[in-house]
Amino acid sequence: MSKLEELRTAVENGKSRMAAPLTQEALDEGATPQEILNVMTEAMDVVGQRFSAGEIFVPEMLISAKAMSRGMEIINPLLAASGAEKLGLCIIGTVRQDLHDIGKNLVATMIGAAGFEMIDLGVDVPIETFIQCIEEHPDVKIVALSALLTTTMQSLADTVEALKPYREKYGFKMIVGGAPITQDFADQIGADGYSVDAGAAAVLAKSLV
Ligand code: B1M
Repeated sequence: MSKLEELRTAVENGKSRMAAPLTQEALDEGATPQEILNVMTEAMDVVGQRFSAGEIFVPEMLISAKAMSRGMEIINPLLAASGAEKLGLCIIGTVRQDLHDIGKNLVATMIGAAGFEMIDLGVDVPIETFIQCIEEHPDVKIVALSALLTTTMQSLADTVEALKPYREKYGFKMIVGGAPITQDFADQIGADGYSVDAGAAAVLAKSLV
């Protein structure tokens, strides 16, 4: 079995201690950072399907997430390696009541790699925290909001709504994304842009400044 396939199995089965060495070994075998990212993302999809089917529960999902995060620590600097110009500040966070951070971290990496300075507010971010950060950094160019649950789509909508007066005042753009989010939803809530994945989010952020 190739190291890439061993890594897939390790992430699916939540073997977090094996994930970092296997990621390095997969790179040594010639796998690209993008291939490694794809394999780990596919593994998380399998984990999600097993969860939906009632075959595994939250703790198993969590250890798989930890395994993928270990692998991401190795490939993040490689994904981010670029001599990009400086495009300004981007504030990013996963909205209130949502604890998913792997996709958001990836989006932060790719937007950072495109040339933005990043402030990552983490997960379960209250609206007030976004506002405080914006007030402290009035030169912010992009506010990037992530939501992974159908139940936090409303939280995303509320956050965008609450930030609109600040967008008016400071002139930044709001971009949104996450598995349940669509272009239609983004338009409906008044975001400035939507993208389907981290690479597209970086292209979008660049196009908006
Ligand atoms: Co959760 N979870 N989870 N979970 N979890 C999902 C999302 C789910 C689809 C699983 C399933 O049922 N099949 C499901 C949501 C169903 C729904 O809402 N329709 C679900 C559920 C139900 C839950 C709980 C409610 C379970 C429970 O407690 N009963 C609970 C909620 C907790 C909360 O947030 N309040 C919960 C908890 C968790 C853990 C904490 C255990 C863990 C997260 C740990 C962590 O993130 N550190 C977890 C995990 C790991 C998952 C799955 C398995 C994997 C998510 C992931 O990291 N994917 C997930 C199933 C799945 O997605 N296949 C699932 C890999 C990542 C690279 O992809 O995050 O989609 P993703 O990011 C993508 C895009 O979405 C996009 O770019 C990224 C890729 O390039 N993107 C953006 C993301 N943000 C963007 C922002 C942008 C643009 C693009 O612009 C700003």
